[in-house]
Amino acid sequence: MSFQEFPSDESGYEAWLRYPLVEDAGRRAAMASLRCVSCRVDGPCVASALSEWARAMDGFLGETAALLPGGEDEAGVRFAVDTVLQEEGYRLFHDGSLNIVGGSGRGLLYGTCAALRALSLGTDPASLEEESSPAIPLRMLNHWDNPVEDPVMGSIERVWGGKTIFDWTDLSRPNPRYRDYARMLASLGLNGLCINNVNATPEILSPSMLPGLQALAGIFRAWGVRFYLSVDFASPVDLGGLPTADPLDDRVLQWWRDKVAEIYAAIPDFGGFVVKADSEGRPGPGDYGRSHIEGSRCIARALAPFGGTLFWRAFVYGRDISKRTPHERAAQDRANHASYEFMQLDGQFDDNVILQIKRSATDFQIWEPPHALFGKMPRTRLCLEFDLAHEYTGYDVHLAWEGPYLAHVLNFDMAPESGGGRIADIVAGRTGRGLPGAVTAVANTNSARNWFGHLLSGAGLYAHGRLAWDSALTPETISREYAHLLFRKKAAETVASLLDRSYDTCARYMSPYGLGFLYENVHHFDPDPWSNRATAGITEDGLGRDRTQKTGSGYTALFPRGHADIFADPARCPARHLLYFHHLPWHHSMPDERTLIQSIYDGCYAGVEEVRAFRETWRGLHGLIDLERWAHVYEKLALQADHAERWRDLLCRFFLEVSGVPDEHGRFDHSSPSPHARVRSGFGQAVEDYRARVQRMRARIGARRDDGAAYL
Ligand code: GCW
Repeated sequence: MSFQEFPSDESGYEAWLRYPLVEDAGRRAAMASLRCVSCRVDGPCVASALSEWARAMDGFLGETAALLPGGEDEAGVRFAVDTVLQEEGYRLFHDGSLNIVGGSGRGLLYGTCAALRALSLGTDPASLEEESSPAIPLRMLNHWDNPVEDPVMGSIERVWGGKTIFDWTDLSRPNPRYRDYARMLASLGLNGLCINNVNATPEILSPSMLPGLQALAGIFRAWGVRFYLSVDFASPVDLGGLPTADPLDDRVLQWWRDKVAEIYAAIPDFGGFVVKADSEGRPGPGDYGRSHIEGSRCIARALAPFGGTLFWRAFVYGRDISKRTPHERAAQDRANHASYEFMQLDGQFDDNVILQIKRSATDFQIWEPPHALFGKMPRTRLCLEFDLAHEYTGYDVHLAWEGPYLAHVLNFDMAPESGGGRIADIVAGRTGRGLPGAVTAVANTNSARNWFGHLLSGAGLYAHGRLAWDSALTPETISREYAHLLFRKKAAETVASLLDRSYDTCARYMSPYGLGFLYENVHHFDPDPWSNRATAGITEDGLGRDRTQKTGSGYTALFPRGHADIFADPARCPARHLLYFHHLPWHHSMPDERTLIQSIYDGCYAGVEEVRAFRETWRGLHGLIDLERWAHVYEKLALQADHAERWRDLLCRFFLEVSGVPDEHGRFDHSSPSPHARVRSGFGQAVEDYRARVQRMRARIGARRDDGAAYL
């Protein structure tokens, strides 16, 4: 390879919006006419569309030149709005000129981004022909960023990958990253952004925050993204100085009304609030003996006159649900909690309340089955919450592309008999009472130059946005699209196939057969199976959680029949969920006749080998990818291989200790170094700090809690 052919360095900052030089002279000539535009509409999103078009043309054509305004006839590209289309929808077609038509300014922006994506992928402009609109109306991201850095959690909850991208000391300080982030979101059709942690600090609503929020909201507005805030239920007490946050108290109702009016005066298109209440030590209506309906109503009714939406999170557990469940054992399983807490409330929430449900019931464990609650609330607006932050998949060190899992959840059918209840359709409002909901994800964006820490972690955000727009896309299509947008053709297929396999590979050594919670308790990064033995269901005789109705907690029975029967039968239960639904003896015979424990040992070893193979595959891409991005990912894969080894050694040694069953291949034995010491030394202090933090929080709120212990 000659020096000139070696791609020049890139930091990853451009993500999938690179608009690389079109090298083929013929194609470049064909594209030159696309500089000549006609546009008879205006508005902030239209201006953004035009500026993105100009930026892309500069990149494709390798020169900086202004767009040439042209009349309808001579223009190479015509931008237009046609309200016949769905508001956010668009249509692309070529009739001698390229036409980009949106149902509104926002639709036009999305159409522009779609056209630019296609051109980046090498599509001939003359063959562009597409009509598209999103099924799910609200497509969001939730940042778990802390306006005030927490000593243990850092500036983003669980410190999973870096620091917040927002300058919380002065949100209005100009920063080109904000606009570029907004561009990225628009390019995926995402239209909502909640910028702070659901473990919200009351100060987010203090008047001094408002100018900064207003400035930021303005930047995102131009790219079609509405702003939301996470708020603390006890804000009327902690910020407002009231003696109570009781949702039925008139002073509290008035406080929320005033606060909401103050926000809308500054941000007229403000989206609304996200509330995590009565969960993990957070205050909520339960503190005042009130229900989720009463709690949500108090805030929702303040938002309603302005068209605001309240996202009420369903991630609630640890409270006494024994009176509501059919039998005692159900109460002891966190997987059941949210369902028993909320399904009885179906149909009672106000119309501007959306119940935000995590994609899975216990937490974001790797291959947890989709949350059964999605099938239980046909008369409630629902939001599906994903996690892109890699809290449980090795932060920004491990490559674990969630595309296949996101698609699995969206396509999971809650009405398997009729085939009419895909979760994507439920949240889109195509089922039940037809109430439109949302899809969101905990963001993986941080202050790293490449936005994500791990460059390829951007594929997670990319998949979220693309699937939120069109849940029928296959993960393989998305990974290929992403890889082709980031890298040259010769490298793209290899990158895509690494992405495709990476989630399952990570699962092999972090969550074998769906066994969850093998992490240390504070940061969820390192393994510490000892601490969570009970949660993972590890006993001397075997491992996994029995969630069947006959002998276990009964979570299987919350699924519709077709799924329930399959999940409840270890012979038919998908391998990736086996230990999520079943407690099985160490010697349980697997379909290939190995014992369960041997197959776990082998899986952990195979997982590490797969990561090493990823690293070697990446080594083979040297020269096909610019050195900066190549070396960055290579280093990440090398770190991952090391850390995967640590997971393997620790888990295997732990399982050997508990089961007493040696590895058939003698790869480790009782004399292998005990992992206990390795785990405990580094995190003891962090646990103490974390406890202290929860104590501080409780003291501040000064309210009754019955679920604090479960948080630790
Ligand atoms: O997964 C758990 C996390 C908490 C998080 C909580 C939630 C924001 O470990 O850090 O808090 O979920 O989703 O509310």
